[in-house]
Amino acid sequence: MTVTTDRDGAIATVTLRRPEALNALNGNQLNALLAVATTLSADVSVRAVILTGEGQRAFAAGADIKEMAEMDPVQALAFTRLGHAVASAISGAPQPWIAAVNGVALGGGCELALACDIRVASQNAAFGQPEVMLGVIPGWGGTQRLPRLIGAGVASELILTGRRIGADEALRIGLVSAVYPSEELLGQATAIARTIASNAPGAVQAAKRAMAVVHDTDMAAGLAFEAQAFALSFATADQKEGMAAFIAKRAPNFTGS
Ligand code: DAK
Repeated sequence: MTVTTDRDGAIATVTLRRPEALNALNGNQLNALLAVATTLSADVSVRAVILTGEGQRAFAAGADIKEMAEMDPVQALAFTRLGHAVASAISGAPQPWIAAVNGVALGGGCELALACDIRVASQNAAFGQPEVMLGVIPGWGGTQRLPRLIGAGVASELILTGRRIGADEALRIGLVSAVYPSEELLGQATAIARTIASNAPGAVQAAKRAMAVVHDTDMAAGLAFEAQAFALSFATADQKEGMAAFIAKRAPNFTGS
């Protein structure tokens, strides 16, 4: 199995398992990841997903260069569409995905992390979009998601030079939200996932959807979307429960209804 899923209550951990190639992503692995993401999206008992790579060296060292090397443009288009489908399955999933970047996240590996809602990294993590050094460009959303996340100037410098950065710089430019010692990374990612899972599921999902609209619309339409989603949350039992629990000074018991 090149992609595995472990469940711990409401949290699913998805692991890329091709350590002999530093978890480089080939067609088989992308199809497996797409199937996993689709299955998890349909499972209402999953409230947060962690994505990581097997071993200490790599989250994912990119698209599989050996598989790409001989592609013609038609095959390249299919490959890029498959990568887009995987990234969209993650970014469009109802539940938040957390990338626990445990080593290199280069090229397609970085783009996979960019598709997640939250990124945390180990101290030995490294990020980069080195595609121009291989004669191609980022093909799984990097030219679109990286500028949106960290700003056009810094994204341009990274994508046009192919420069690799370490975890501390990734933290400074907002590419990741926290850096931990390697041995603490999964525990810390799980703690974030548990916190998310303890919140009202419908509210978490609506907040994720509302934030995604930022990329597709202007301010006025985005605020209109937010207003509708906010109003709709008052139709849920979890809204009544959350506010009643606050007033009663007790912990809420969210049911997802
Ligand atoms: N693809 C295939 N195999 C890879 C790989 C990759 N991206 N990265 C590493 N490996 C393999 C190595 O070939 C080696 O395998 P063997 O030779 O032992 O069989 C094994 O993993 C261990 O790697 P190294 O021996 O190189 O390990 P080191 O510690 O010396 O170096 C490294 C680690 C991460 C610095 C180095 O492996 C490296 O530079 N890897 C390549 C990183 C990279 O350039 N990644 C970006 C790939 S390009 C598109 C679609 C998609 C994309 C673009 C366009 N369209 C269709 C338009 C995306 C492109 C990319 O992601």
